[in-house]
Amino acid sequence: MKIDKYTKWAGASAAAILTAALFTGCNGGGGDDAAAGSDAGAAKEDAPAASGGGMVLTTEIPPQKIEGTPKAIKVPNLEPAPKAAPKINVPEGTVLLSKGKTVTSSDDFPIIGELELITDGDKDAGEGYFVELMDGLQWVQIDLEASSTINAVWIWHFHSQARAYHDVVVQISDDAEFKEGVTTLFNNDYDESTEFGKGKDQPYVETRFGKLLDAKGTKGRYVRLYSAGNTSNSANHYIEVEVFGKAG
Ligand SMILES: [Ca+2]
Repeated sequence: MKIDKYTKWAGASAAAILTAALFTGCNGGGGDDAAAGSDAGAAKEDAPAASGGGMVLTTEIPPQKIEGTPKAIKVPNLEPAPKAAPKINVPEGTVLLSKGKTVTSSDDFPIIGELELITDGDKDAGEGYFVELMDGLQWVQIDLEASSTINAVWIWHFHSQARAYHDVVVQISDDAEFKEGVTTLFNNDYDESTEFGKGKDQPYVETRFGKLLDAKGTKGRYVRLYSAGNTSNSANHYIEVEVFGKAG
């Protein structure tokens, strides 16, 4: 078993190096535009400088509350679960833009909970804190009410059980319909089951620490998040989504 574990780690490192090489390639050649919008965005700006800034982004991390029977997480290339809150640097003056903002969805009538739960500031696990959307590829969308400079998106789908959500795609746009001027921040659709093309991001385990995405100062009024069920069941869940940046 030890050898198995080592092999996995070695594989992960190789993947990281490969990703780095791909980004370098994009910066130099700029040829692979059709592959993914997120790459184009990353290549356009110098990654460390863009995400860097004088301020370490922090937020309230909810307490751990694991319930029920654990279920196997069967997805390839799973990112190991974090043991602490993720960290990125953001420019000074970055604030939480999404608190209390209106959320819409492809599923107007959630099975459990209300869409308002996604921006109400509560991130606890368990009943009363999450919204459950129907099966299949569904989205939720936060309206920041003005085109903003977005530096980070922090996401909690569900953390009372270790699981991974399928086809997590996160996009920013000034177009409420997401037909024009769309920047893709994250896409872990590894088997091309969505319309967005094959994603290069890894599936990840849900934990109380959430998933923190560096938005690198992307401009937009709307943040849209897709998912298509998870490794435990076919439904879609959100506890909270936080969008950080500067208004206007
Ligand atoms: Ca909430």
